[in-house]
Amino acid sequence: AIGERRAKAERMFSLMDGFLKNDPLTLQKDILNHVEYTVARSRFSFDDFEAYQALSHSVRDRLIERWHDTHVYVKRTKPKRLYFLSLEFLMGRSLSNSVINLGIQDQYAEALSQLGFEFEVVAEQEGDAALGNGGLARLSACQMDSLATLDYPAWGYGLRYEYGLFRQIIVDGFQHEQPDYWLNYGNPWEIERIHVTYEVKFYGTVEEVEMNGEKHQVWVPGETVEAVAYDNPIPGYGTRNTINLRLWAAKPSNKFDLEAYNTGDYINSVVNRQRAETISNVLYPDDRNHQGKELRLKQQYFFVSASLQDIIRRFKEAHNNFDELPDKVALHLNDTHPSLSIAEIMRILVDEEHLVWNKAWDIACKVFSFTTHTVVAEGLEKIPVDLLGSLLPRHLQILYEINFKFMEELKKKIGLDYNRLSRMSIVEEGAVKSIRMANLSIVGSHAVNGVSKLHLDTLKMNTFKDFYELWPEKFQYKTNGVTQRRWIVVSNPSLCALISKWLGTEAWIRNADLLTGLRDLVDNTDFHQEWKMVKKVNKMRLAEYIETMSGVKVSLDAMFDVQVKRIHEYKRQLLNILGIIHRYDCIKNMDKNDRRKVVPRVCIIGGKAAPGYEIAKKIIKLSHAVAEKINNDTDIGDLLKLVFIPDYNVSVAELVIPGADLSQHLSTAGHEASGTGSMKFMMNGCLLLATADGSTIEIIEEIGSDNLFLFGAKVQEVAELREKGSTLKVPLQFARVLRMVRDGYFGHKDYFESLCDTVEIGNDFYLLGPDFGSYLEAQAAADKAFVEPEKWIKMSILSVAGSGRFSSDRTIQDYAERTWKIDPCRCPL
Ligand code: 7GP
Repeated sequence: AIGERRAKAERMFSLMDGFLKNDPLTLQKDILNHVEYTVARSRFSFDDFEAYQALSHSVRDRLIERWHDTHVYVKRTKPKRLYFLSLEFLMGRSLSNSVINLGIQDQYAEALSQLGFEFEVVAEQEGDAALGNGGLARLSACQMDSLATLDYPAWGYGLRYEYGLFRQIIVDGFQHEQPDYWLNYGNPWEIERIHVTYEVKFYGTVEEVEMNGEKHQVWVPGETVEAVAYDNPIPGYGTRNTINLRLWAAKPSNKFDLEAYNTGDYINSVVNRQRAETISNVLYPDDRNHQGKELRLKQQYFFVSASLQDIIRRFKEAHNNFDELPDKVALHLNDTHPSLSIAEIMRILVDEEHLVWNKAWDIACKVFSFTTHTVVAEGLEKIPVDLLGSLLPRHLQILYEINFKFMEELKKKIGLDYNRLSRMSIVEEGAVKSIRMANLSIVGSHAVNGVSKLHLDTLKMNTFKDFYELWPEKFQYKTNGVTQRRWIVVSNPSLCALISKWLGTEAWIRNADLLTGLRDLVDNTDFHQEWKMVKKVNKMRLAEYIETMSGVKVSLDAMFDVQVKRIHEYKRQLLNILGIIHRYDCIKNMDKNDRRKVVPRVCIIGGKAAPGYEIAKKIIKLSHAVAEKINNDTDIGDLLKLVFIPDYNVSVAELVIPGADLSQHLSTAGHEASGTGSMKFMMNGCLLLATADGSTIEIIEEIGSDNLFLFGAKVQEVAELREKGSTLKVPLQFARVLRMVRDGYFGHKDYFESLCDTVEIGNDFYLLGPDFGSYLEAQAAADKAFVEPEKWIKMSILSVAGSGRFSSDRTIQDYAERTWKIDPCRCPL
């Protein structure tokens, strides 16, 4: 029988001609085959979009090969695996990133060009996968790239939303939201796994049953939904390893509701079943506020339950003792969104696997680690007990039990300090009794991470002070990073080529520390010349885009000054706009002579506001109102322009960031946990104008305060300033520009009133007034540096040279070694 099987295997093997080949001719044939057999168009006539479809399927085939090999290899090797649980992944486009990581970009470009297509044009056809809101979600995407590149045996788990983050369209300067039904044109980057499904239960009751003389709690659910896996291969760079991002979609369960069918209400019962799909329908578009929505809780549990069933199944395939779980599995909670995992793993271990509670809890605490992405306690998730108890009755019991045991242990350590006990309790007793997800995550994890050094300090001193004092060893920080593959290699090919040429190697693409080698070139004038050209090319690209999007023609000699990120009061886009008004006002009042000295600026603002965030929406409108005034003022001409770039997303960022000269990061000190945008800009040779907040402090350590424009109150000063309240002093210029808005200089007087109120003395929580003077000084310093091109270029080179520390490779390696305790598992070639 063995001989027969082997013969059959050999026959099968000879049918396949080894791995797919990657020479341009093979790729050409391959693309044409996909045009004809996958896209079902004629190979003699297809357009750019069809070329994109065929091309991406050809790339997908190659991804699948490596993804399979990686999977088989890891399965055989049985290393400890990391499971990265995140409700959001902001992947953007996949085509360019994939061919670059696979190392076959040139071959594809040649193949396409022989077919009469241009790679860049075809790549533009792809839409963004926007299954996330902002920083947290893009960080997950960067980290997946690093996990694959560094050969870690890791899986990502998330939700396959049918509607990604809304598209922002601007009508009359107001933001409108349009649904992003991104799957309309198909998604070649995913593999539907119709056989990888799990049942996820909701509602119902808990019954106590006796089994072998022991009491067990059994959850009798009231509703069952099916989770179907969609796998997204994530290729590493310079390695065969291709890891998996598994996203779950909700489908009606195949369990029939016999009752309904028997009573003959066929149509209605089908319609009801279909409602299951709503669970994974839409991403919540708010990055801070999800309190108390049932659908949101359902999403969280749906994702947690399916992922854990999958993970436990895989573990049990290879191991038969749960004591081994912490040696084989690391579960990472990306913020509190997946923190129901802690209750769910207890339910599985205790109710289903019949482990005793203490043993199960010991295992759980060794398996979980947690990263928080916010600063303020008010931003932390809470779930009303009533809601949780009705949707997940057994989990509520488990949470109470976890909390009871935690409180008992705590009393032994700190005594009956009721204030502190109640602050640390997982259950908040208040008007609305709630579960504090952050407290749960801290109690159930062996490591709690901040995302920058300053962030950890804030957590230790304020947000999680009580917990820090209890478990100082749990608290750590891993400063965020971004992947240089996407943020230089994909998005800035000219800079990529320049760096490789002058460093004489491409090794920095896998080891960003090598970028420090650029420091040796800081005085090299030939290098300067080429550096300048690269920026110019990127500015041209951006200028073209601006003209198409907004009709505004901008001068390439102007300083491109950019602020792109989610719109939030703490990020202070309003400070930027008020600064622009001040600049406009100054220019208006200058004579001809002085005007000659003005450094021309193109101010670029972009970002989405959460649909229900009124003040943020007013900031968007104000930026349009001011732009309209300035851009149509012929007296100003090219000295100042303001453009709002609509629908800021990953692929817009890929265009904007390389073209920027200056980028602004204006958060009130102590409010930005880390900030990752600044890292992408510095990697692209753009200078930063920033407050001493989040990871900027560490950026300064790396490049020195001479190489960026720092301003504003420091964290320690912020508290003092706030205490002054209405006795605060603010500069006259601030009062003046605010008055201009109030008086209707930009129209919409009434509409902007409440916005102006938020920064009036006594009300100015984010301290725009007190920081305004120092902000203007930093802006003046930037102007001054810009007119000394040599100086500017040096600062720019030193920024890139110092950006290696902010590669997500460094972050991931740190997590792997210190928190997850996982080793690389490199699939042989
Ligand atoms: C963001 C933080 O605001 C940002 O400072 C940080 O760089 C980023 O996470 C990555 O760590 N937070 C979010 O995007 C977010 O949704 C709510 O926070 C939990």
